Amino acid sequence: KESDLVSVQKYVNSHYAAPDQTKFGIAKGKNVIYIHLESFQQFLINYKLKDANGVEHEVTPFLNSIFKDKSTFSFTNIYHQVSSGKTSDAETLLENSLFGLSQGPLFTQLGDKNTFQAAPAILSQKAGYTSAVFHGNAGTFWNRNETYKRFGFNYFFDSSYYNVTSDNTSQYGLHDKELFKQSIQYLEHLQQPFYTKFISVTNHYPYPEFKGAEAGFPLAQTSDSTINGYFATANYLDKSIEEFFNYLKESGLYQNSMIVFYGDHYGISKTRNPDLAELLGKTKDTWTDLDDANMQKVPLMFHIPGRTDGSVSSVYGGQVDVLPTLLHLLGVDTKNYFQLGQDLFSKDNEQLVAFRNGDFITPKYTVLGDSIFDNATSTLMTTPSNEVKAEVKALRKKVEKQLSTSDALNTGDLLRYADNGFKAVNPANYNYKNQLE
Ligand code: GP9
Ligand code: MN
Repeated sequence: KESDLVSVQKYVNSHYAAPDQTKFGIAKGKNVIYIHLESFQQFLINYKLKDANGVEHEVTPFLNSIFKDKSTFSFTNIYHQVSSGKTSDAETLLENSLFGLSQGPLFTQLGDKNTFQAAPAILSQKAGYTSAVFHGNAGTFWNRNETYKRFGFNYFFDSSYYNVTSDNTSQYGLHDKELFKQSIQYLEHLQQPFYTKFISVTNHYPYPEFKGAEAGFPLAQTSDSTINGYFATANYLDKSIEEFFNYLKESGLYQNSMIVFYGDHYGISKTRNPDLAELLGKTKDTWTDLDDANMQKVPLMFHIPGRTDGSVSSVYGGQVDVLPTLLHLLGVDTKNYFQLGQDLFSKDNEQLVAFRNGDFITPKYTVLGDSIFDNATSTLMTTPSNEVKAEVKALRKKVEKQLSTSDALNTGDLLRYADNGFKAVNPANYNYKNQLE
């Protein structure tokens, strides 16, 4: 009911993290180009895979160059926070700074019903942005074609807009190189400034082996074929992005854009991690739940051509924190919105990362169920002091508050009552058929 929004409002006000003035608006007016790195984990950055002869191969040389570039603000301790909605949960988090649901995907359950105050609509209303998603799978997948309307995406280019053949696709749609190449014709028609997202698919389980021209990157040598193929498809994604960057530079779009990279969730599941251990300098037998938690780190990089003050930050955060961070870079304050994350550049950032199941991570602790791990020593605290217990209890309360606030907003569809100056999105104004004709 309407009054439920009052306690949400209270939480949001108290949790708001004010922007760092040295970052606020540094990308103002620039196009935003999100590059969704499918199933891409942070450990791939700077990783070198040994082939059968012991020769090392850099898996993602292009993304590695972006990671350390002087125009890039990179992060090393950002965790995905998705649940069973996987890719779509990551999208929920990034577009709204709200969590997905604890049971089932928000996109399919509420995406065609709820009222949202999502990034595309905010940027349209506050800064005149045009928005679009490019994705080489059917628009119905994850109910995107309905959900995007309510997020306020002006355009959605799904597989029906691409030349899709059996040679240029895998299970989840168009290969990444083709996605970027065939999207240019549509991108060129977009009014600037634009807010866009390219959702890649090729680096998706089961990481099939390439045949033909794309074959060649070595497979890993474990007993698990899923793990073995992961590096080659990640390498392919890396190459596809490099080609897209070449286009951005040639066309001149590059200088007017901020390119944002994020990993949506793990690519190697927890049950497979022990087999991955030896590739990470660890052993199967000593692999722990803490190691599993560390593997949930995903890339987050804001590449802003023209800046020379880029950095690699070890701040702890999650996908819920991306939208306030992004909006502040674009010079849009977030104080009046119902966003549950905190700007990662803010001095007020709490560095408390909630997983959807209530587990959480801070710079000091990793808390999984009742287990408390000490991050500094990577050990389980078998007899935590009362002080530590109290500290963890207080943190747990904050995590529960953030998650329950998200659930209250989503399951109660509370944003329909919001009176914060945001103009409600009318899904009937959006139609993703015959766009740009
Ligand atoms: C499908 C793609 C994959 O369109 O986004 O979704 P996932 O299986 O990773 O949730
Ligand atoms: Mn995914």
